[in-house]
Amino acid sequence: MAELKIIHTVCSHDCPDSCGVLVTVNSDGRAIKVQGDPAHPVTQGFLCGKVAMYLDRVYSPARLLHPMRRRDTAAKGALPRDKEASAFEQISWDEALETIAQRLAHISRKFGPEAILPYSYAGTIGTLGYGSMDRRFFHRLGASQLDRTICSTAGGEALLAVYGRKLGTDPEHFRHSRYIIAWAANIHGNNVHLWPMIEDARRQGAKLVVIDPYQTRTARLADWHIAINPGTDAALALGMMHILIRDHLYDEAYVVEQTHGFEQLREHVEQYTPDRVAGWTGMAAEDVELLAHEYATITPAVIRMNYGVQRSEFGGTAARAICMLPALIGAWRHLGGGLQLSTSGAFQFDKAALERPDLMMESPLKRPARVVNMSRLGHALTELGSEPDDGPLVKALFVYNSNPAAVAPNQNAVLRGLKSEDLFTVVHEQFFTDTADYADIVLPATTFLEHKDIQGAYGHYYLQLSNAAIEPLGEARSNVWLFSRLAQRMGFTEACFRDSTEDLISQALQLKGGPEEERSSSNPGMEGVTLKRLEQEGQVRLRFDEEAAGQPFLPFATGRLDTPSGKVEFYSEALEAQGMDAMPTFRPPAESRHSAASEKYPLELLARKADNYMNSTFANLPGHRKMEARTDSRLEMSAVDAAARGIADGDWVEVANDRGSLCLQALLGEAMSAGVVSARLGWNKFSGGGRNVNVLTSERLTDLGNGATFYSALVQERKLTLDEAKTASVR
Ligand SMILES: Nc1nc2c(c(=O)[nH]1)N[C@H]1C(S)=C(S)[C@@H](COP(=O)(O)OP(=O)(O)OC[C@H]3O[C@@H](n4cnc5c(=O)[nH]c(N)nc54)[C@H](O)[C@@H]3O)O[C@H]1N2
Ligand SMILES: Nc1nc2c(c(=O)[nH]1)N[C@H]1C(S)=C(S)[C@@H](COP(=O)(O)OP(=O)(O)OC[C@H]3O[C@@H](n4cnc5c(=O)[nH]c(N)nc54)[C@H](O)[C@@H]3O)O[C@H]1N2
Ligand code: SF4
Ligand SMILES: [Mo]
Repeated sequence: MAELKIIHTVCSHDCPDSCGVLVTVNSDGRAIKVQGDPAHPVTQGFLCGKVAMYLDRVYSPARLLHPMRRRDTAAKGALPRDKEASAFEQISWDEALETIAQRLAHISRKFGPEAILPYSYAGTIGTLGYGSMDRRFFHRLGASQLDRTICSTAGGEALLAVYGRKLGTDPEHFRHSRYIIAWAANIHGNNVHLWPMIEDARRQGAKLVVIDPYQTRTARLADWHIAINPGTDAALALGMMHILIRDHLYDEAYVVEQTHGFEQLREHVEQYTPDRVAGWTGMAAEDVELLAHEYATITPAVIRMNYGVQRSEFGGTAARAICMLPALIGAWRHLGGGLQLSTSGAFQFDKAALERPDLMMESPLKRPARVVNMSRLGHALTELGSEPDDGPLVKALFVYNSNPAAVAPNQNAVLRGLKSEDLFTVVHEQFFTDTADYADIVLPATTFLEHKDIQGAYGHYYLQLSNAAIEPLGEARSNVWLFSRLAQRMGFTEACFRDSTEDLISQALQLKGGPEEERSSSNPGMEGVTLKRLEQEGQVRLRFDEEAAGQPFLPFATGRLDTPSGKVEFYSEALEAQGMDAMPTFRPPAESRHSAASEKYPLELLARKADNYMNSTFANLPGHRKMEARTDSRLEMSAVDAAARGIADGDWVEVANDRGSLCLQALLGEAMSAGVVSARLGWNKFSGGGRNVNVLTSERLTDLGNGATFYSALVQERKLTLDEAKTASVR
């Protein structure tokens, strides 16, 4: 019997659950099994369907294993699957680093360092892999700074405006809830480890309400599914507040002690009568009344709001209004009450030490570099630099932890920009993604099984150490390795560029005092945590004063908050001073059924995520594609909308707006209400016409946080003729 080792790692995909993953490694150093860590109180020993098959990904024959350079003869652009070698040739790491260093130095001298744009998001949410050596490198270079807005900034800003900190109800406390609202939260698809807690609660009689225009699996399993019109959640939340105040269902003691601006709110919400709210949301007025009454009277009540709500044009306002509900009814005071959007604010790693923004002063700029919004990449690559105040055109794009050719909005503009032969593009990746197709240099990256990191979470309160379970495959290297080597190659002499992974972990945790093995963290909430403890336990619960005193941790129940008033802010002078609404006010998105644009484009499109992929990750793997087969490359629509256009299930349709068009096969079913259609995210290469749903989404930004508005897009559709369908079906 060969000797097997079991290594603790952490799933680093962009998911609230941040599971502890045990990897079994055989005596040849090969991983032979992954399983959820049974000792992790949220993972509870199981993994989602995507990561349960993770070894298919790690050992996929499609893994990128060597640095590659575009052949001189090959033009940039989408490549047929598995034909990448026709356009790329293998080179050594040495040659790759040298080429990149020379090109970046040249561009910096000729156009200024801001002509270089890093592009990264959450391919890994490991603390080091997400942002450490890479940030140091780009700060020292003087490259444009990237505003990472593509996912969560609108909701994040909303939470901060109301509560001052990104904290929420502990997922483990959902068991104690009696009324659970999943508000734009696809729990089965995106946050599956919350489900067992909800099941526990339901066994004790809890009611589950889902508010989502799409009938998710969670919605099908709920007691009540409210298929709200997209982008109208603020109206519903304001209408609920209207009823709660009108009927005196609010928690007077909590409101007086813990909140700011109640009198103004009382007056403000008078206009949101159930009838008006019904008109916007598509709900019956009685249902608005029922929801508000149940929410206030079935205690404890908790809201799992998720980021779906803030991907519409006024999503910041919507998230802000929803955030206020638990304060109005005093839900925070109850075990199993409150709201969860994110728990990330509890993990206070030493970000400044990891990212070193001070290094921008050492760059040729000697000042902070310009900021480019990642949600407007199309604009950045095709228009930025044409106005006098813009700064330079983007001449180099350095992509890692992201697949912008597939995930960024307004895809036609993005691809037009990427296609330019004047743009020098580097892509550090695990696979030959849609973005890699446009690269000049492609570099192989490690998976979380192959590198060490430390990780927090945005859906629970456990700090975890992720060990390297296996050696890197081929010549794959971690983000930390890449940017450390590249910095040295560029002649950056600062000692911080030679820090090892262990050094970075020590800095992230601010380990201090005593001999090596006794050094412990001085971060708030991590006091006393040593590396040894992390190594032994795998996951360590953050420290909360309440729990140390034998009480449950209930965020925002009592005490001073980190808002300007020190209280929950119904009224925000700070937002008002920035020219924004002091209190949330409902406005329909410019692209919605309530807007004039709906005359030309009458259907609201939800460009959703796939349940069996992770944004675009996994979308190239046969096993995952099989699980997603029913909905992949399909346009989901209601029977009503299909009949009006003579469309039957399985027909090829063209779905279009002013930004682009896409051919997909119709999928008729219960999932959609009339007027709303949906298609899911995947790789362009696997989609008809080499494009995905993001050809239809816009670069319009959210009201708070300058985020992306993937769920505010209008489209029209038509059935394709037989000939057109024949062309479209060839992939
Ligand atoms: N399987 C899987 N898991 C994932 C991901 C994935 O791609 N696949 N992605 C990960 C990432 S990056 C993130 S940020 C999280 C996000 O997880 P969630 O925050 O749950 O985000 P979404 O799936 O964008 O949206 C959730 C739900 O909101 C609904 N929705 C859309 N518009 C509206 C609206 O106007 N009002 C309401 N009430 N609902 C609306 C959508 O139909 C969707 O079912 O999930 C992570 N987990
Ligand atoms: N239409 C539509 N578009 C969307 C969304 C939507 O709901 N609808 N969701 C948006 C949201 S919420 C998000 S967060 C973004 C996500 O967009 P991205 O952050 O681009 O996410 P992924 O598509 O998962 O691509 C991540 C890539 O990073 C790579 N990677 C993983 N680990 C590492 C590593 O350690 N090093 C390096 N160098 N690479 C690594 C993976 O192989 C993968 O190709 O997409 C957004 N786009
Ligand atoms: S993707 Fe989410 S649910 Fe799946 S293993 Fe990773 S952290 Fe857990
Ligand atoms: Mo995201």
